[in-house]
Amino acid sequence: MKRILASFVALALSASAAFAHDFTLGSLEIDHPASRATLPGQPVGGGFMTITNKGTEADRLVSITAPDVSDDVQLHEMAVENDVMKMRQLPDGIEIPAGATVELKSGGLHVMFMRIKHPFKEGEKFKATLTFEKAGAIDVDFTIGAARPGAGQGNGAAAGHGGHGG
Ligand SMILES: [Cu+2]
Repeated sequence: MKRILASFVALALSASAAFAHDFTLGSLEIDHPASRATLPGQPVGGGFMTITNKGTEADRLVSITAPDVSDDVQLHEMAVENDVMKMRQLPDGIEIPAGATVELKSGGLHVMFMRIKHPFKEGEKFKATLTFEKAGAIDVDFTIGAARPGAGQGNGAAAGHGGHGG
């Protein structure tokens, strides 16, 4: 009976984790790390998530590693400069102010997996480790959603993403 109960609890826990897909590290809550399926020949993949800091001290996402998919994972920002959408690397990482929610999404702050080792396929997932300046490191899963709508049709944002993969 004990054993049946234990496996039922484990099942219930894993089901709710799969549904919510969020991760907690100290006072940080990391919600739904996700990427998108890549197009043939696309050398980079984007990473998106929402990070909420429920603490009273600012923290900072300083690095991400994901050796299964990339040996060079960068933190980027997209911003409009002189009417041109540009992407730049954030060598100091991304600040998560106390009490704030920071959204990493396409067209804004995002993760970029450079020179990916294999194409990202919709419905698959991969592991990554996020490192924060104060809270430390946490392992998360990135789920891979559908390819970016309109990608590969030469719009500025998509071209910018593909273009700097080197
Ligand atoms: Cu980027």
